[in-house]
Amino acid sequence: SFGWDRYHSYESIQKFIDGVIEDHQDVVTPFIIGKSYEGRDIRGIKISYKEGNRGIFLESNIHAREWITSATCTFFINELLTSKNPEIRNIAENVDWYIIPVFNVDGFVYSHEKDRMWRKTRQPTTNPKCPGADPNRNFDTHWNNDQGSSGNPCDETYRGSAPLSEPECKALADFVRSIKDKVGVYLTYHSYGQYILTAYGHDENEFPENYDDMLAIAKASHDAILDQGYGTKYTYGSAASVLYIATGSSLDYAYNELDIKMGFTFEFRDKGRYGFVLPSINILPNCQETIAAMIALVKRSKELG
Ligand code: 0X9
Ligand code: ZN
Repeated sequence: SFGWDRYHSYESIQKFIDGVIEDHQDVVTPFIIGKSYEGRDIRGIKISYKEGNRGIFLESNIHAREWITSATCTFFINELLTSKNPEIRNIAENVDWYIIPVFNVDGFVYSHEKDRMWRKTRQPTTNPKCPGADPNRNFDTHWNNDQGSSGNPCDETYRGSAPLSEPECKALADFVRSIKDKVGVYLTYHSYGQYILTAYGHDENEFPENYDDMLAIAKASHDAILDQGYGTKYTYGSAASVLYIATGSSLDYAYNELDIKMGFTFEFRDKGRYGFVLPSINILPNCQETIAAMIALVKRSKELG
């Protein structure tokens, strides 16, 4: 059966999603944003307990090898639907959640079956030896910027042949645009490094006008993670100022182009000892920390309006 003691294959996660839809028909609405290059459905679920909630969008596993992100995301879905903890019930029932547990489906399958360290999509490029673009450099914001992405198909941060050249990214952009008026916060799960990042990614000296509010929310999440008692320390701040310059990211796209003026990239455990190949013993602690971070994030963002 599905559990959080190990990492799961693409098929196993699909069955988990099927089960969630089947078991919680009253509150779960499945959606498909489109198809990947290799023809897989990119699936998500909406969790809504009542009318009138504001929405939070969450995308995970945009990078194929970051398995901890979908492991944590599926745990989060399960908690929203089954936990009796009042703080979790509160964020489950008073927010409309739009969640895509595995976004880069082709890359995820490839990282399970062929190359554990695969990051990108799987669409061919001009170089037959180097398929795939970095989906987190392919969005239509500050695209074609050599400081924050690469024009070389063989690089890990290849931005693709054009903005939204990757069918996955085009599907995500169209989907989020279609719900943007209902979405107050955009979240994206990555690993690794233990960061909570805000816009902007394109310039380390430029900050969003509501940066102070986003920092306050990031700090609240950081504090909640620390309170879990595992000694896991996150760093928070704008993506470019605390990590590095990255252009064409989904987070900046949501902020700049879709006008979703609140968003966070979570970079989960660890700090580099195991990196992307995080031992499965970390899954449950990472899940607990993330739940705490989500509770704090919702609470603090409501306080700030
Ligand atoms: O480089 C990335 O895309 C992210 N780091 S990762 O190691 N998971 O690949 C960081 C992206 C941060 N930038 C923005 N969110 N703008
Ligand atoms: Zn990533």
